[in-house]
Amino acid sequence: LKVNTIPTKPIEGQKTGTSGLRKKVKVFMEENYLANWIQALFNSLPPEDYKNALLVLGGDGRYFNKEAAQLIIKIAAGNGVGKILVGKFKCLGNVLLLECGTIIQIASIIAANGGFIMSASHNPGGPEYDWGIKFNYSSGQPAPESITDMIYGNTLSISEIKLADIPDVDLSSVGITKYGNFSVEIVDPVSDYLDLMEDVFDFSLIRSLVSRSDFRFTFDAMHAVTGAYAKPIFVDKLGASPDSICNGVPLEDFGHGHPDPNLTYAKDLVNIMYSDNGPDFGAASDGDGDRNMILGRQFFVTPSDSVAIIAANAQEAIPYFQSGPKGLARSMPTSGALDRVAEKLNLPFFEVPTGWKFFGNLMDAGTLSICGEESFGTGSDHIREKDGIWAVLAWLSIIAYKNKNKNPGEELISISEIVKEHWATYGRNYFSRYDYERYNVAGVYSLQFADDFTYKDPVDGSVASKQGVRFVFTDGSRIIFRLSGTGSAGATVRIYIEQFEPDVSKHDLDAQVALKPLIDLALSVSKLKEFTGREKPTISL
Ligand code: VG1
Ligand code: CO
Repeated sequence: LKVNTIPTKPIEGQKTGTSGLRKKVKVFMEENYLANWIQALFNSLPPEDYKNALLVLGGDGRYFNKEAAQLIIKIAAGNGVGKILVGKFKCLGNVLLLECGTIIQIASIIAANGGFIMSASHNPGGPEYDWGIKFNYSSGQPAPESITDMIYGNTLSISEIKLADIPDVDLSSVGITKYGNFSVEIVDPVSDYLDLMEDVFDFSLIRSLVSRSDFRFTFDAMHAVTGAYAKPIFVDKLGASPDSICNGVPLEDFGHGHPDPNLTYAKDLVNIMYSDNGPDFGAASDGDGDRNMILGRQFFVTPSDSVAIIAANAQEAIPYFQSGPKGLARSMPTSGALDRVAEKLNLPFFEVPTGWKFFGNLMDAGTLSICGEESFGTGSDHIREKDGIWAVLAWLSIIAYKNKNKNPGEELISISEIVKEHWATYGRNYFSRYDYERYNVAGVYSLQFADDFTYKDPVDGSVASKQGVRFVFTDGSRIIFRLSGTGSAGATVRIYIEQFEPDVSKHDLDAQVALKPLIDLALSVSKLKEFTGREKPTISL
């Protein structure tokens, strides 16, 4: 294998955020921008982690993935990687699309040494928008800060790139190509993922619900990667009707959409679910398929409630958890609904900083099974990333389990009933988040404590500080301020607001109404309106 050494210079600003490096596509297209970062990554890894090793490469099909994939393969080969496993690209008209999202899911199955995900997740795609890359480590978990800090350090001192002299690889058909000691294998990620899901869930139980004529299911793939998974799983395996999948064709620019499954951006789905006589169940997921939104008929399940309800019902409804979850965890700003489940089920419980990378160690240590974030991320230790399709299957399992004795024609227990029953048992944690974006281009509460959240990993002792400013009140209410770490330009301040309500007669308020006094307080103490020049948040969830 011939390797060319290309001279290069350090580039400023290649610091990894909450989840990978994200910038405008145009920035990534600047000379050596991506190549520098990939080479800096190899310069940061111990040789035994990549020399002759197996790495995985996947992505969400967004614009620039094809070019990036070829470059990553050549630099990997140039640095002595043994083999790269790539999720198949599929031909659609003239464009090649990558079919797999979190192909890293495969990494955990086949014991790879690590993998790349080419995605800016929920950020919009296309020539004018965002691109991104994440590196996940051997058990599939997002690289820890010790590694990402080292990569950043190396981007500031890099002087050469090692590029293998091999032709572009055909990524559209399954098979192995060898180049000396290096090989590239193209795989179908959907079939491996489906096998894993069939091990985790009882598909015949789910099918008994989804194929009923009195249960109507809708899934919105938002023209992102789960479009490739939706038909094989929901239609072919579980018996949903083919027209239950909307926006199911993955597109390089997500059909000009913003592939973020929330009430603001998943408008098509929200309109369907809030129409008269809408479906019983609706779900959507993001660009790379790791986020999820769950809706009932005219009912929104907050992600903080969703993870709590999955945790509370997992043992009964999901075979993978038949001996009970080992432990539960949430990110710091996520509401305390999950804490109450952990307490009642007497399970180990962890509060970690925002971002999925902190859950992996706890999972590897065998103390964590189910976890989630308020930002529409839910998952378990079946892999080391959040998993949108998994969350949809988890909810379908719970609904199916609760309705398994219902005869045709008998009214089904709905999502809103399941959620309200959960509140009645555990109490309700009202929750809301306000984002104040700044672009370079365009009651009486008594304070219990205030701090800047610091997390000490109980497994390896590493410390993550400055993870968000918390105001915690004596009744458990919280106001949290955090800077987003996933933007590609400018800055975003997030405010998270939570208030606990044990009284069942007060569970039916709109969250914005219930939280108004706390929101007003948050705005006045922070002077955010003055600092950002914004009268209202850019997004409120
Ligand atoms: C946001 C969310 C965080 C999530 C991260 C990555 O980060 O708040 O909970 O883990 O996105 O999700 P931040 O730093 O902007 O608040 V994804 O689907 O973009 O990988
Ligand atoms: Co994502």
